[in-house]
Amino acid sequence: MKIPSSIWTLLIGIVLTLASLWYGQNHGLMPVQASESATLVDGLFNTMMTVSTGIFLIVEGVLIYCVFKYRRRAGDDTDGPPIEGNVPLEILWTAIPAIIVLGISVYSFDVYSSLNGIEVHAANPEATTEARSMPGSAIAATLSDSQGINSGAVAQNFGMEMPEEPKPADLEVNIMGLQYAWIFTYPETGVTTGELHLPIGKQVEIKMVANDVIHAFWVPEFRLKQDAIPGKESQFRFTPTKEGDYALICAELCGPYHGAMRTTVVVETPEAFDKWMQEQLVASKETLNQAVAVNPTQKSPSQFLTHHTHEMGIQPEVLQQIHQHS
Ligand SMILES: [Cu+2]
Repeated sequence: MKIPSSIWTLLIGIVLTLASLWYGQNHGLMPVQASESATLVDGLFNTMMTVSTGIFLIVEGVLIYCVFKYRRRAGDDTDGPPIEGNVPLEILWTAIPAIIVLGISVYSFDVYSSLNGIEVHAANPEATTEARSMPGSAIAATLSDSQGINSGAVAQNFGMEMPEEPKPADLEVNIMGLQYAWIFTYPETGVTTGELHLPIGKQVEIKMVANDVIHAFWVPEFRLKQDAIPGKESQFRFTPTKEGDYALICAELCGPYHGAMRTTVVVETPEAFDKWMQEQLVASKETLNQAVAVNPTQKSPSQFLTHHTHEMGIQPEVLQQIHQHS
């Protein structure tokens, strides 16, 4: 008995679809999801993985099948049949990828527009456009002073103030990227650290600049990557959802020690976060007291500063960089 080829095609199609769907969800390529946007990004990635698994299996399957089925038999020295063009086939293999690419681009734009807290600002489109068109430089801050924006807040936020934000984030953090470290400032308390601590489930708004060259803030577990640009403030929001220590990696080649430009993001319970913040406040006061007892004239600037910053996770090389820039 011979099974008709249409049945075979159907069966192979079902098996390929099931295998692709399974692998698209079980590839295990992504790190843990530690922010709200991680599920969105992974949904897109898994969809692309499903589609590409299907294509991979079809292409490789046909290839391997043909290698065996149409191999040269012993004693066969004839040419293959002369086949030239097949219009329906060419239309089909142009149309299918076009549909796939269009679908993925619409889907990925949808995901992109829900990331970085853009949907938060979308409630007030005027404010959004105004903020986007305004360069976040020190000059802009000076200009906006005359428009009655609180100058202290502007200075603290590295330059730019969002006009009439509909919904403030639960926590604000200012980030400075410089060769070769990340420096975090919590404007509410004035605490400055070399390690980023965040409370679980609270939306955080980041205002980020670079001191020298372009760096990029990247935390794979948050599925978040954003450039830090000199003279232009990057703003984004996210909500950490999973307790743990994650690596913050600079994802833009920024100089010879670029590979060492990484630190830890600690996501912890709000209670642990408040406790940590209090400790930082106490530590910063103690450091001030010690400073009175030190005679700075006997030390080089970086020696002097190392004493105050070693607990913040800031390396001596970084201090030298700041010193050169100041
Ligand atoms: Cu860098």
